[in-house]
Amino acid sequence: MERVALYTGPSPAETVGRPATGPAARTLRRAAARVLADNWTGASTVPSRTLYPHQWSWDSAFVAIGLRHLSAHRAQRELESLFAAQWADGRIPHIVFNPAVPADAYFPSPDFWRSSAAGRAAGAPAAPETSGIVQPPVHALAAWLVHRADPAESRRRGFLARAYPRLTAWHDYLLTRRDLGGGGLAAAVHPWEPGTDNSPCWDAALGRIEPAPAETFRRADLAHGHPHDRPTDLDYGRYVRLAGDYRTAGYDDRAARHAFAVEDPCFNALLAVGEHALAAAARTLGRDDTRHLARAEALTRSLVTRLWDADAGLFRARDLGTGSTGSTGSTGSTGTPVGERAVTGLVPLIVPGLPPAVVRALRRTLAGPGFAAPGTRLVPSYDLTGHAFDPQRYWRGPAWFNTAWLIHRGLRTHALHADAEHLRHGFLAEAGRSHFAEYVDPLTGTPHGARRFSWTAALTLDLLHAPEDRPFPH
Ligand code: 9WN
Repeated sequence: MERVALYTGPSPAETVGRPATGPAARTLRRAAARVLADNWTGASTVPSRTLYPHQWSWDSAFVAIGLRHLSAHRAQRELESLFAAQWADGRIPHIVFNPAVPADAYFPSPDFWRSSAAGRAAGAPAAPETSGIVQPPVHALAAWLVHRADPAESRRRGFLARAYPRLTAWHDYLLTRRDLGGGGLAAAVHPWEPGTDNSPCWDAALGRIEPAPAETFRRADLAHGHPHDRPTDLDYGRYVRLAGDYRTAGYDDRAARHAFAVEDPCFNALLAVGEHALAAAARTLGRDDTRHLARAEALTRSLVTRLWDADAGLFRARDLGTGSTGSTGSTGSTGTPVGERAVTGLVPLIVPGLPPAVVRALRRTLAGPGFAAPGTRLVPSYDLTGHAFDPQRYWRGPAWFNTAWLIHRGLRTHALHADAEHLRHGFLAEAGRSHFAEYVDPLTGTPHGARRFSWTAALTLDLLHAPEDRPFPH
């Protein structure tokens, strides 16, 4: 595949004195930096001091992308503390638990996952305790952007050279153990894995799961989050059942028979972009980039052949059905497309090398009645006209800042700079107005979930540094 220069934003020299020149931008930048300082534990950043008091995988990748503008060193440490919890099979766990935090501060807690014992055969470290599932692979992109922010500091600390083998092992895990459909894409085996927990995309697949009885677990999220904003008790019963069954199988993808297995377009688009980032890293380190370029090309092809829906004008997730196992690398069935339209179907815009007709259709869908949020200019998590749309409840309609950032990056990637600017302005306005909320009502901008949420603050910093107009590739 053709080498692409991954969009990294302007170099530090170009940004000095440039982005934060207006008083409003300076105030926003200071406020965002304060959120990240307050949520920094000394080794990494918690998504929220109240709702999420440990380290989360894709949160940390987004945080590192923003932190690089404040301190490349701290951004490197953010990723390194996650890498230190990587399992021997290559997986990067979705939560790394902080032993100093009380057990009942978050559910499921370390004594639910029991990673060091239950996951030992699959390669879980003896310490720290982690969850046994994963989250979307934003890490290679984050590591590359962090390296680019200060290459001298990266070389001095050997950051990229140490990150590269870990990231390669992580992608190897996803592309081998998790290719449950046998079509070259990684499958998610729990709704927490695509990062969009209670999206209507997972309703049908989750509906097949027998929920764990309510009296067998105790939610901690409702102590800080409003019940109307969060997933339901029924959702939680099913999350608990799936995670418990995976634990019983030793988190071993060769042995586990997954009752829930889906191919998510956002997850796999990030994997493709991550392979481009690894190709760039390999070249910087004087290594061969061929394998990564071939993987990026294969992933892009599989995304389009397996998940693109030309009639709907967006990518759809694929439900692989029950009984998927990693032992053969295939379920024997290609699954069925999920009949819901979600923001995750627009995120593949970040993939360089998409067919131009796909890019044009995604742009139309973004501007159409399903996703053009009148109140915020952000992108709702679910089709505004869809039957399950709820402007308030978690991933069933509200607009999230990380997906807006990804789509902004996609628009830049395909040189759609006017659209990108529009989204960037909406993002910065909502981030400031909502005090860096976790997510907002796409119709009114009303904030929901946690406030002073880390990735909202970090990605604000990044967009304050984004260029007004910059060609791609550069
Ligand atoms: C479960 C931390 C995480 C995000 C996810 C978001 C939410 C957790 C939860 O919070 O999930 O992993 O308890 O709801 O859905 O994307 O990484 O911010």
